[in-house]
Amino acid sequence: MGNFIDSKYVKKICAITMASYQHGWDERNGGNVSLRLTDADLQDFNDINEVHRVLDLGFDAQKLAGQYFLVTGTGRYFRNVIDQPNLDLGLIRISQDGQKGELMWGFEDGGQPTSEFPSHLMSHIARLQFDSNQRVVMHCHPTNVIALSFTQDLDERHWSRLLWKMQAESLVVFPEGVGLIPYMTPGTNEIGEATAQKMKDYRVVIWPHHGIFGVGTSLDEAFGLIETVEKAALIYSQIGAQGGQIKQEITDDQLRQLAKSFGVTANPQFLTNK
Ligand code: 2HA
Ligand code: ZN
Repeated sequence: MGNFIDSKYVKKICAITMASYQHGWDERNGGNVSLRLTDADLQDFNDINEVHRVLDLGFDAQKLAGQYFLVTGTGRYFRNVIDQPNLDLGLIRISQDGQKGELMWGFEDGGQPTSEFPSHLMSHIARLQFDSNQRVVMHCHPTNVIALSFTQDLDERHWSRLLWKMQAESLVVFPEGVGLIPYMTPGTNEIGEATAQKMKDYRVVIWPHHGIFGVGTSLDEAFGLIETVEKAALIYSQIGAQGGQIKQEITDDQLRQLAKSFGVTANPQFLTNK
């Protein structure tokens, strides 16, 4: 038995929020992350046993009833989470009717979950249909990804091909490509629904002029996915800084060979026909 604040879950969220901040992806209160936990994950903690507050979720999350989400707070700074996790993080249990969030731990100075909590929960629901190990949704503001949304057509095939061709690693890490939604107002159920819709086909969804949503089975995996997309976008920016002229590139045949070699299935819609 121990206290939840000393758990590997809190420690890892602290590490990931600090790493994301240090990458420059979370100015001020930018970014949010949620980690799904179950009764079994929490049975060893003696301070997870009562409901401290009940919050309105604003949509029907019944598919997640009884599940717990360790989530960053609205208005909180990723930079600070490591120093005050009991204030900037909360552990929320979804009520049996799916309408409420029950605060079981954290947000000790009155905090509330991120404004993007509905988007997170909707994305968890969408991904759980494909992967019962789905645990993490992460949102942040990676600079080069956002910059691309000004200079490139907002087209999934174009973005996926561009990012795949910036480095050999891209196709291996996101062989399905990246999803894109139109610019929408953040913090609304509408952007959450549009994001979750895309999460049926992709694990990365770009929010033009704003940032990125990435999902995974672990914090490391979701973070690494975002890191790889942002690295590809950074290389594109650097190509621009070197004059912008591309003299040679990874060909579609080489992408096919990559997929074969690493045992992944590249989204066929995003490759040219042989
Ligand atoms: O958490 O990033 O999109 C603040 C945001 C909202
Ligand atoms: Zn944001």
